[in-house]
Amino acid sequence: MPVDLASVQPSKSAVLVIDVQNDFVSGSLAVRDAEQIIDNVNALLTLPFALKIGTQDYHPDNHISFARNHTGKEVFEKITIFPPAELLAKRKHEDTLPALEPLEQILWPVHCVQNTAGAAFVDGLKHECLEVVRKGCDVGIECYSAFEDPWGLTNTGLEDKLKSKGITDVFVVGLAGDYCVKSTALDAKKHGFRTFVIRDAVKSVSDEGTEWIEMDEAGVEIIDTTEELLTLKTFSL
Ligand code: VGL
Ligand code: ZN
Repeated sequence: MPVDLASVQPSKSAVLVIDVQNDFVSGSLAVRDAEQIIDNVNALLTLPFALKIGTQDYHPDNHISFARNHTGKEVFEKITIFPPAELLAKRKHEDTLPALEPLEQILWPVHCVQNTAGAAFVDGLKHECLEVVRKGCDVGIECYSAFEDPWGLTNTGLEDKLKSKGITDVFVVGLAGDYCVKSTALDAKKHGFRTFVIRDAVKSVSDEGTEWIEMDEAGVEIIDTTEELLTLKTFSL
């Protein structure tokens, strides 16, 4: 389906810059060619979006997703994780809710540890205009999406922030395409936002490209180049 950009209104649109942090660009979990998206992301940030969000993966150093924290496990091995009891206990009417399923968790190298250089935005990113949203802060929960964890036990407040500003359309860019960008775009769509992902402002861990099919099938609209937005009349100041 052709993407209808002519009807996009900047005053109702937000850009979500996902995890453009040192560890994902040049650090322990560097995504290949990640530095190539920085100019495109900066160009997007010159456009008059009503809201510009920058997310940070922001883990405690004992985080469940780090292979180092599981004796005998290697990086990229998978384990099964269960919803943390202390968070379940905080759910209202927990006893009447359906049980939450265990999840498969890929084990990663230590990355984006709170208060370290690896977790900071990359130097070249024009991040001064960004409102920061942090995720993955809870020790027992992996959170690829900028909205909430897969069990819905922790929430970053992003949905409320967008809705309270009257945002209807979101443009998702950043790292990694097959993890946090994909999860954020799928959640944005699920929460009722018209959702765009810009291909040349995203890089993925894997080369397989299945994330683009998955997003397309969910109704996320894929824009090939940043240039298509930069040249749009509605976006010119
Ligand atoms: C991410 C792996 C682990 C991401 C975060 O930002 O895509 N990937 N944590
Ligand atoms: Zn992470």
